[in-house]
Amino acid sequence: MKTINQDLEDRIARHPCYSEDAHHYFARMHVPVAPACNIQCNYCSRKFDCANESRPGVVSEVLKPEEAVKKVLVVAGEIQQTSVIGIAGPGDPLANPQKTFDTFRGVAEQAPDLKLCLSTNGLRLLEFVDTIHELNIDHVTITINAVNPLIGQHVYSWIFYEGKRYKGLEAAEILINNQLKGLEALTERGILCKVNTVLIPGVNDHHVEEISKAIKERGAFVHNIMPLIVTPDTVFEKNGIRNPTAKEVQQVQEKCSGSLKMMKHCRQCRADAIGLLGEDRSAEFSKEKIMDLPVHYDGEARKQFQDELEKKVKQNKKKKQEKAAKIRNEITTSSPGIRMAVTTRGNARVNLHFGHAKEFLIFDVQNDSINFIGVRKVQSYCIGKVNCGTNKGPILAETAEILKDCQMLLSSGIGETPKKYLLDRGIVPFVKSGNIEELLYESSKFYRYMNSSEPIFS
Ligand code: CLF
Ligand code: SF4
Repeated sequence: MKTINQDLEDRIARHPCYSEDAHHYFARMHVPVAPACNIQCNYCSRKFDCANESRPGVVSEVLKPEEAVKKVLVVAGEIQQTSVIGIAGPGDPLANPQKTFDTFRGVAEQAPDLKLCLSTNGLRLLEFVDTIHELNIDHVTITINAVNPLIGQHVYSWIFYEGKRYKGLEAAEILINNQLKGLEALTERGILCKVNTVLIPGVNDHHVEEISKAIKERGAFVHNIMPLIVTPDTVFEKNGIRNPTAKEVQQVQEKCSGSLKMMKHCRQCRADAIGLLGEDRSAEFSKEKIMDLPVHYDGEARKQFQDELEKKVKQNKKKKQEKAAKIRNEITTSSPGIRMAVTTRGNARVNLHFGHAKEFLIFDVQNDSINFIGVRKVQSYCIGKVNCGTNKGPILAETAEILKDCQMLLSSGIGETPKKYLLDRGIVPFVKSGNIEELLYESSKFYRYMNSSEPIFS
């Protein structure tokens, strides 16, 4: 008989957001069927996708439910790693319940192997808990930025609820009450809930621990603390609110990690995102293209492919644990930790050239442990052949600033100019392709060999 832990492991084994291990191999697909929203967050410009799960500045092409189902069948046939279908906007899915649930119903009928995932601001969650349960939507994200209305009133301008607009403290009270009760009702039904919190300096940064405790008490599975990305034409932009630094995000995550499992690999992806979390293949499947593309969805072939993939994830995890145990036995003295930046295009491999990286995975390696710190977004150094001659110095300077606390860069390739630039700033490039974990150990040994034994990160 399976233990509760095994059962949970199986439920998240193919979900790239709920399982850090799975995110290297399994892909999610968002279908943008929900344009309207029923609240106004002070960090959101409604010209763009819902900022609760998206990087600001992105506009998704809205689909009708039948178009979305066709798109799911096409993509699931083409990208067999696709294991989850999410609805996360471009507005709030539960402000568009008919469109959202018609889409989920269509997917469940025609592609039953796909997991269904919903992301909402939670205002109308209580109304739809039973529908969510009946449709077997096993993963729900609620964005909760405050559990105290006195703080919440500074995050939201208004809400529109049961035919009436509310503002200020009253709006925050209704929203928070519905979010927390909705979370409780979902977890009582055994649905796995993730809570997103946007970290807003000077507004809720001192309050996130309290949020973490409150959602843990109500059964949340994981907490995703995301940095605010200030967008033009928003209240926060006008009020001079700034983005938190990577260090501030990390510090808040560390404070909360005693309370609840932390998600650190979120990519704040768009409402029409397709592919592995670090990649975006949405342009290959635009509405215009999708209607002409044939459907190659084959449930049996997909099952075989994904069973193999899951086996691979589990084997890698086991190997990782065995390796850590072996190193633990061999170690007699504690060695200093090293912070590393890694470039990857997925499959848990270092397989991406520095110049093409739009993000770096950050790890701390110390003795037997590899600790994943998070993801840092950058502008890629290679800006295409046409622009290749332009001055890329500012891009390099910005990347070096973002990686300034790292001692090493692990990449499958790097040009001479960036290599020298990073070396001059104390970041040692280690160029090799292969499994991330293995190369982290290998390169850290190399680094220790080359350097003194002074602790190098704090
Ligand atoms: Fe999409 Fe969200 Fe489901 Fe994932 S995303 S609805 S839980 S399938 Fe994932 Fe994207 Fe972060 Fe969201 S990386 S923004 S957490
Ligand atoms: Fe924008 Fe999403 Fe907030 Fe609605 S819930 S205002 S779409 S960030």
